[in-house]
Amino acid sequence: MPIWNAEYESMPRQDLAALQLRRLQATVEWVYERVPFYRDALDAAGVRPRDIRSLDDVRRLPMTDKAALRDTYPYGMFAVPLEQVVRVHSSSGTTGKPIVVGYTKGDLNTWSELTARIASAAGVTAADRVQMAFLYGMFTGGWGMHYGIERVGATVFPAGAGNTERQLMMMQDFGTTALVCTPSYALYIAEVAEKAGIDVRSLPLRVGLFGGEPSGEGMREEIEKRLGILATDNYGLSEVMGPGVSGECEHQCGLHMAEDHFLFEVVHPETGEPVAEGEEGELIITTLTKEAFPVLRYRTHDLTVIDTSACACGRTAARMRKVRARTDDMLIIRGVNVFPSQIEDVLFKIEGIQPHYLIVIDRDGAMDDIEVRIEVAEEIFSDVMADMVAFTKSVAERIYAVIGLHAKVRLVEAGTIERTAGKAKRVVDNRRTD
Ligand code: DLL
Repeated sequence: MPIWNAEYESMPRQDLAALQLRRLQATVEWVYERVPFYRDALDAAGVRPRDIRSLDDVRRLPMTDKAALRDTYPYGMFAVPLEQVVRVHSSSGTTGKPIVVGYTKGDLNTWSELTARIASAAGVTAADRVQMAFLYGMFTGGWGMHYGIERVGATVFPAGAGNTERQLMMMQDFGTTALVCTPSYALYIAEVAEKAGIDVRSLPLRVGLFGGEPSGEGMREEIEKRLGILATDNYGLSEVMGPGVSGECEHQCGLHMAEDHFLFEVVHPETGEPVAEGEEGELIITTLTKEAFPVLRYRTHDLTVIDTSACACGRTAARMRKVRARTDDMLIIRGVNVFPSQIEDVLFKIEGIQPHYLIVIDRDGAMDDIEVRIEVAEEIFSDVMADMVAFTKSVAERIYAVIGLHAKVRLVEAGTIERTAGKAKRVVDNRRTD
């Protein structure tokens, strides 16, 4: 399959490192001159832009956390005057003020280039008809992907998220060949189609570009089976740009990272020290070409592993493993660390369970209780009570085998767990006071 920008995506890794160093030096200088927050942080760390002589020197730079971006709300981290900012987006925070990010014309150009790469890596070409079912608005997903797909030359249908019946109508009437949305919304579209008696597998739809939230291999298989498509994953975050940071090629073996525009590190989440090659840790990103909103060593809180081995597609850009968990979505239940993705992986392997679940944590006195609510297919609901009890028990045992905790398993009727057109909510933690 053709590579959108082979010059950069397949650059010899040595040349890439030289390019990264030049760009890193320019970025450090850029923020030192223009953003008081970074100047102060660099002064406090005793580092001057000229001290950056090798890529390893990135470790001398202070890390940036979400708190810094909040404290400087709304424009304090901008490195250019607002006159030069042509677009503003904000992140989807659940509490408090959002993180506000800005783009110059040059940044928008880079962004389109990087989302064009994502689309192209998934196999989208000018011949495709692409249905955008991401939210348009302050969320970076909609507009970010939109311009990249236009740049590839495909025909875009900017449907936006939601109104699933209309999505299906468009899919049938317009001959949509590619779908862009969150993986959970893709599954919901499949479900609504099945209920309406529409066989999406017989439609021209052939590929999906999914991102914005974690999804495991079980979820991918389910989407591929039910929609009859190739499902690709792509990753990004507002603070460094939005979608376009990394994305899978047709081989689905990790997400190729835009290393010519970002410098990636993987560190131990507690010590901040680099992990050994091939080990999991927190992804830290430094932007290398951003003008309006550059970030130095941004702590993403996303856990992944970087793989620099060659990929069959010919891209030399390293790949990051699918992000399944964030350091801050780890639940501590009765002292045991649990990631929601561990439970999801168990559920997706069990026949008869629908891919919709909710984990509810409560505190009963001093004890934490974990309940996993799962939807089950009609045929599982049996007249014989004993069968149901045995089924529930077997699910609880399989969860226990993975997380080492006894979870209460509650079977709920199909369709009762909330569906969203955006990012799915998988956990309700009633112990939290915020
Ligand atoms: O979700 C940007 C985006 C939009 C990426 C559309 C891809 C497609 P935020 O709203 O700032 O930005 O959320 C960023 O979402 O730190 C991850 O925790 C999570 N995330 C995003 N994409 C993936 C993915 C957009 N493919 C946060 N897999 C990130 C797992 C993801 N997690």
